[in-house]
Amino acid sequence: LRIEGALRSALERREFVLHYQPQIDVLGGRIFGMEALIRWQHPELGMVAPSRFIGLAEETGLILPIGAWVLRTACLQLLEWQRGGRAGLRIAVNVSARQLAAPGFVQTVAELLAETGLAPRCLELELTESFLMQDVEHAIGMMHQLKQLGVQLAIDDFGTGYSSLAHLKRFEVDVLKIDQTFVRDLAVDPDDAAIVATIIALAANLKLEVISEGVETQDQVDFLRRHGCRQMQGYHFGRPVDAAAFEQLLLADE
Ligand code: G
Ligand code: G
Ligand code: MN
Ligand code: NA
Repeated sequence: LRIEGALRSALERREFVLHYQPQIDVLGGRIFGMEALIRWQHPELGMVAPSRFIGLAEETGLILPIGAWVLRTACLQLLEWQRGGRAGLRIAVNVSARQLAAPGFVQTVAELLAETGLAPRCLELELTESFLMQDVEHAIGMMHQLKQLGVQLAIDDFGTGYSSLAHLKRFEVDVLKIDQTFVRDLAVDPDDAAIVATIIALAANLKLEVISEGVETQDQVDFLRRHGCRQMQGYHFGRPVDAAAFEQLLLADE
């Protein structure tokens, strides 16, 4: 309960911040979007990573107001950058299972789009395989409603859960995000290399976009390109940074 109070007052005191990590299209070499990642700027503890509080936020239900804040902040920030001359930029936002399961989620997104005027296709919601698989019929219904709004849907950490290929066919997703654990050991683990190549081919065959996460080396870039993945995210291109620093990345990317 102490942590619940702490999270609640963090919201009230505006201690949460979003960092942004660039997503690159390696064919053109340009930033096409970014993933929004929450941090807690704690007055005493400093920058607290989401792994230390998202689980608790989910358990306490505080992920609902926190998630709503994340979505709103991400959309408003993206609009600012779009108006600064990068109209095509897209933002990816992580959405937890608990948020998606809450009754008003689709309505919240619809209202946010209406209120901000953000082009729906510029908002990408990252769903987890565990959410998709915990109640497949519900997930399919949710995805359908979200697709009606025009937003993009991605499966985050793809390959780590157990979404079956039969279900994938029924999911209205646009993007597969290859989990960074497979990308990390590409060069040394033939099994990981095979898994990554297979996911890229699967995405191509299903006409889905595919993006690799956790790209840290030029060897990984080369492998991914050779296998047909052009969208990448990872420390090789840029760490998650605050809005001001991300703006500098955009300027350098002109
Ligand atoms: O940024 P970092 O690498 O520390 O992120 C760790 C984890 O926290 C990732 O799994 C990421 O998906 C999750 N995460 C980051 N920001 C958000 C957010 O705004 N909402 C939710 N639900 N999860 C997030
Ligand atoms: O689960 P999700 O994919 O949303 O989380 C992304 C997480 O991966 C964030 O915590 C982010 O900081 C981290 N991340 C992003 N790029 C890299 C990378 O190149 N290497 C490593 N080790 N982590 C990364
Ligand atoms: Mn993510
Ligand atoms: Na991920």
